[in-house]
Amino acid sequence: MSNHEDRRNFLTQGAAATAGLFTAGTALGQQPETTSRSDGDAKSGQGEEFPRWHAGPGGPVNSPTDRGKLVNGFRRENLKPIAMATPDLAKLPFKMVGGVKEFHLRPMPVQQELLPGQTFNFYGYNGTMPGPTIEVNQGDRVRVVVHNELPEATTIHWHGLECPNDMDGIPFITQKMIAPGAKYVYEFTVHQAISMAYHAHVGMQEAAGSIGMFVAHPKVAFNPPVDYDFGLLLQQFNIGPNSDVVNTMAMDWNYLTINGRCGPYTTPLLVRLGSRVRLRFFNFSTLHQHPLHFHGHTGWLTGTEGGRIPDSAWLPLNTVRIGIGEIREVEFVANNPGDWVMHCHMFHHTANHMVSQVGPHIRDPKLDTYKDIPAFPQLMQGKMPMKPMMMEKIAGRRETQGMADQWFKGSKGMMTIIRVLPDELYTKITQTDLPIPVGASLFSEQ
Ligand SMILES: [Cu+2]
Repeated sequence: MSNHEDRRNFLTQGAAATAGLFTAGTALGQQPETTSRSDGDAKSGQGEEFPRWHAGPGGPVNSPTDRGKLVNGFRRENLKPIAMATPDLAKLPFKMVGGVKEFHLRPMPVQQELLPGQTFNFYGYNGTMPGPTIEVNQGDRVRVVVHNELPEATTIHWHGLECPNDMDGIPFITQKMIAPGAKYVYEFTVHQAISMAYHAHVGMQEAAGSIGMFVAHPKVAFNPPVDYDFGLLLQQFNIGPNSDVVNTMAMDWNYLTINGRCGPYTTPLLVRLGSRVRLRFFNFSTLHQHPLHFHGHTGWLTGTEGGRIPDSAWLPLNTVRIGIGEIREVEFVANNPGDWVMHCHMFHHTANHMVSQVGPHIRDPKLDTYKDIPAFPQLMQGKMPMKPMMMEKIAGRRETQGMADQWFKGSKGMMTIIRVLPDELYTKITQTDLPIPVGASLFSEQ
């Protein structure tokens, strides 16, 4: 079987395998009040249904299937929400203590590998930068015991949480600082259903990495329910040549990260073709907005750091600008198979240390960057080029199998890849160890 036939097969079989999972609707565009808004390929012939297996506009503007707006994925309605996936980051574990969800959070100096072989010193929590994600449900009583392992005093602020004033974590205004070695207990009931963050309310600490995602799910999933929910934390750092410490006084940045990694070390997001996907972007950079652009699809802005937006006010987009301290939630139906990049659109933010994307490395490796290219950023000299063993950490990951040869040359800085995979290929990559041919997830017009 040729590679092309093979891919076509994946598509067809993927469609057939998943088509039975939901009920095909009829004239769905005319019945926005019904709870069953799922639909597959257009059946009515009225052009009002959304094409689940290939790109297409869906119904007329303001119809429920308009650009996939209210089109279900494969998950039924009225269930609990699925957990938020945080690629490359762990969740903070908890234990139930007398009906309270108790977490233990440890602010500490950490080392984080932003790219293979490029490990630097930051502040973080429980061993990582950013810290592990706190995930709770609306209505939960939450206790966070903070054990300060930093060499300096700190606090924790709950960004977006409507908590009692004395739980807000603001030095000198709502509490005394937590001394090095000391313990402090925060406790509150979470009545909101939103994306939040936790961070030190000490600027230099936050700039050094003292930040993590904090999510409160609604008791019942928002409609239409999503099949995938991803949390992506955006940060920027300045780490000078021959330095391994983040410079928190800098006003310019050379490392732009998603969940603590730069592209191409960011782990791709794998989703099944036809599913509904939510992306939550948390921008906790020090000084820059990030216009995050995702390819091949159109999504809807469905939420902010203030919570869910009424669907009458959703905005269609494929670039969402996230200001500092803002959180943006976007949903789309992944109906266009392939490997789609998703990246900040500020050029400086899709470069690693300004040595690759802006330079000649992806054009002609024989050139001596610093001698042959006038105005190449000289200050960047001194950072190590990637060694083959380090490349294995990038291209050897299972999540990257089937991508194009040398795909990693196209991903830098604040960039990752959403892989929209037909069912069979998705299953083969995620649930087996079978070899995947290079380029298996590149698709042309069917
Ligand atoms: Cu950016």
